[in-house]
Amino acid sequence: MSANKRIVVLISGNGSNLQAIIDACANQQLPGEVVGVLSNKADVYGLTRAANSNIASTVLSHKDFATREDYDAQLINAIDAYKPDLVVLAGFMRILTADFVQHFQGRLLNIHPSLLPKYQGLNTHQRAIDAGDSEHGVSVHFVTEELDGGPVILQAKVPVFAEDKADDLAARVHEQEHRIYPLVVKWFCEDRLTMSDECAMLDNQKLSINGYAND
Ligand code: NHR
Ligand code: GAR
Repeated sequence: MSANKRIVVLISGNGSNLQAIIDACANQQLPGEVVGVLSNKADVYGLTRAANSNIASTVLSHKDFATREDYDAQLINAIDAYKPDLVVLAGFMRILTADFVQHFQGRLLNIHPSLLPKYQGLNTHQRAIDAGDSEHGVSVHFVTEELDGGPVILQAKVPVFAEDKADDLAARVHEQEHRIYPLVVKWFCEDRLTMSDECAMLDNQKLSINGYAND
């Protein structure tokens, strides 16, 4: 057995996905360890979660930098200090530059609250309601330069009900996020998941456009 993978998680808020991954590591459901948490905001609950689990954290505010390039260069340094095998975006709300994405290419994951390629960007729950969609969901994907455009690894679907408000739908999607993100992180830590030519590969098989189980 190879050693545990070193995982760094980037957050901007509550960190419930961070918690799901911390718990999966602590319960030995996956061969990894969260060795560091990075937030672009101070005073977010995700940082308290890290402290409660004795995980080191770094706050790097984008407001202290003149340009995105300057910010991302410092972010790369702060992340590399933790020597990660895997970098996980979990509610991280800053768009990342091409240089950043290239630096972590193939070991950078995001969870996005829509059934990609639908609803890239922000306010996904309200947009699904406004469109009258009967189903909505969440996608885990490798991050590439194209915002929310990298290859999908796994999705989960939820129903949309007539009386739903964005918060109801968000809560339903969150439950699924906490199931699928640790599972995808597990695949990565087991060396089963890779990115090759902008395709996600599981056990050396190309995943389809919607990820596993959606052929
Ligand atoms: N960066 C790249 N290059 N590619 C992706 O796929 C990325 C990324 C950075 C973040 C997460 C993403 C999401 O899942 C993500 C994927 C923030 C914004 C945004 O517009 C959009 C998408 C995502 C995250 N951010 C504003 C900005 O100017 C700030 C918004 C705020 O601070 O509230 O960076 O949805
Ligand atoms: C999650 O729903 C995630 O999908 C979404 O933010 C939430 C973070 O929750 N991500 C984005 O919207 C990225 N733009 P959490 O902080 O409790 O994990």
